[in-house]
Amino acid sequence: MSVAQHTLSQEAMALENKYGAQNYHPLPVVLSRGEGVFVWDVEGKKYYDFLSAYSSVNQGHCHPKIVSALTEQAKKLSLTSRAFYNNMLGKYEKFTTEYFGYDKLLPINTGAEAVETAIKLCRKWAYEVKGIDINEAKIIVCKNNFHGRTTTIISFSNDPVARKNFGPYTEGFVKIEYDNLEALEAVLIGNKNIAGFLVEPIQGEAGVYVPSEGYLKAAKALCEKYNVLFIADEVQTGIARTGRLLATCGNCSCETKNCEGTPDVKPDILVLGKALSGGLYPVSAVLADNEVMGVIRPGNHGSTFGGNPLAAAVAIAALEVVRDERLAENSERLGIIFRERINEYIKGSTICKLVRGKGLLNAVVINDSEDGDTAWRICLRLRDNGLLAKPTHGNIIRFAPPLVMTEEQLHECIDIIINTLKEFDSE
Ligand code: IF1
Repeated sequence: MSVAQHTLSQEAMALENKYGAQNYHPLPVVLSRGEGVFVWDVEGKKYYDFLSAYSSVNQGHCHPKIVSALTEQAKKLSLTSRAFYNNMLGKYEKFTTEYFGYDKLLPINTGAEAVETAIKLCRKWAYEVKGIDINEAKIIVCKNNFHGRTTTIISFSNDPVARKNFGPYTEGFVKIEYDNLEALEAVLIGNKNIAGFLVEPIQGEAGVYVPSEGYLKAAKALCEKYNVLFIADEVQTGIARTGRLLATCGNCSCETKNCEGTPDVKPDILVLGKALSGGLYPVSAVLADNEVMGVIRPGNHGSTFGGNPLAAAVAIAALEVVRDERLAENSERLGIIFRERINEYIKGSTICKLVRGKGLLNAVVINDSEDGDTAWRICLRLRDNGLLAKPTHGNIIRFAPPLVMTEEQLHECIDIIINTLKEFDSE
């Protein structure tokens, strides 16, 4: 690396450090280009991206079809606000509700906003349809959840870094153990004011915790029994990431039927974000059937950018890519290979204890305490070896590449990962 080149990334990092709020601790690499499964830094070094912008770039970086939808629409009309109709929103809503099998969609921008939307929708349904006394509605959430960073959402987080000194906190949430049906039923039995159960089908930020087989289906059945809305936050797990169109799809063959048939679990409220735009633009959505979405009336909710024509055009293209390139199928197939090979390696490893995940949402647990720095140092070494990933909770490394990866590329990546981990085995 020449001195002049070295300066490019140093300069970029220094600018962020000096002028930006320090709300992140990025891996020291400065990216300036992306294409498919690859990103390049300002010095021109090429990397496999194993974060995919936190599972937003499922379709690969700068997918030409989505870029084209974005640029074409940008030349025509970008934003009207919802004060007027636009010619793209209805088209997008029809396409997306048919795609996921719901009556209606509420368009918004970020994942956290979509979760907030789901909470408001659930509460209003609770008062107006279920008949819960005013201001008494409660939503059940899970321990170690991650649903975003707004004031209300961090109110029901149990991550001290995310919530400390941001109080007073929003009321109306009951926290239970994840993947524990008894805990869920215990709250449902004892409380007539429960409006909904908000859950990640796989807990992402917590470290890619896959619940027991049948958990989601049984949880949904309990919700039905007690007339409580099952709210699936598929912001991270959705859009083919876990080997199905949705993680709640279970074993339905959505690749051919797009979940028109019999999804394993059909959430009453489905929350989507991230890859809904393929990472080109913040697009999120809440989907529900008429009985639930019908409680929302003009003035109840909205956002300046929500439902803008640029977002609509981008999201249609992004979902078409997922379907046409059979990304759920690819994700499932490559995920199996990934875990098989890593498991094989783990048998003889001292540094790596466990791999878990579904589809191409996986994590390995590093043999170190949560406040240790081994996982961070492994990620630095992975970077040097041409692959970008980031630790979560100190000793867990998440591996979530774009879903357009080929099998050959995946094998090359697994070689990089195993060889890098081996360097630490012998440390
Ligand atoms: C950050 C993790 C991923 C999410 C689920 C809602 C949102 C997210 C299930 C909010 C966002 C992000 C945001 C990012 C870190 C991140 C993350 F590390 F926390 F687990 F994806 F890997 N529901 N997840 O995972 O969506 O408002 O961000 O669009 O630093 O906050 P958003």
